[in-house]
Amino acid sequence: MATFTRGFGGRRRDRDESRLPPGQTLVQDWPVLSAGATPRIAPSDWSFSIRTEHGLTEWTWDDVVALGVQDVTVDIHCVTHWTKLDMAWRGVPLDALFAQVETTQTSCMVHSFGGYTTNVRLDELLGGKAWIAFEADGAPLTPEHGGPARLLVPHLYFWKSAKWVRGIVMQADDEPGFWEANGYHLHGDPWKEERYW
Ligand SMILES: Nc1nc2c(c(=O)[nH]1)N[C@H]1C(S)=C(S)[C@@H](COP(=O)(O)O)O[C@H]1N2
Ligand SMILES: [Mo]
Repeated sequence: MATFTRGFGGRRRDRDESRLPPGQTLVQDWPVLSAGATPRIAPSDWSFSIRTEHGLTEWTWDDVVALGVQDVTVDIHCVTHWTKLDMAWRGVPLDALFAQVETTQTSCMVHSFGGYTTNVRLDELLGGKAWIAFEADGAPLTPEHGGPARLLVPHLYFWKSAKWVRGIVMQADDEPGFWEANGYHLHGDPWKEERYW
């Protein structure tokens, strides 16, 4: 969290704007951006898996929740230029899942129900930087926003936060996912404006 020394004249709006990455605009609503149809999946039908060079590890909904739920308040930044501040999310950190698998592979291809993919380096998902999220702003995620569970990687552009997430395939090299193959940046840091490549 940044500290502000703007003096008594500083309005709340000024402080919010200093939390805006370059080229972004604040929104109060929460836009829906989906490349295809919205899958409808009950938590009882949902599972998550990580495939490594050693094989597949799979968790049911209850398995994931049992790993330890966290509440996090974060800002999200979409490459289409909107930013939403202070969203309250609930989810399980990826650290808890990766604690149960062994791999020397450093890149992840994240897969969603419906076929969406996005690539993220493993070090971008560990260290308290990413979650399997199932609630936002006090309510279960709606199907439109990725319910029952989506990836949440708030320090990267929001296209990396795969909705209806179903698993990760570990890879030796970073390869483009769906949007990355269509011109979006492989990494996607909003503070460096890594939008396209
Ligand atoms: N499975 C899947 N995940 C996805 C997308 C998608 O089309 N399919 N769109 C991405 C993009 S471009 C953005 S900006 C966010 C939008 O999430 P929201 O609709 O909850 O705002 O989801 C990301 N995750
Ligand atoms: Mo997006």
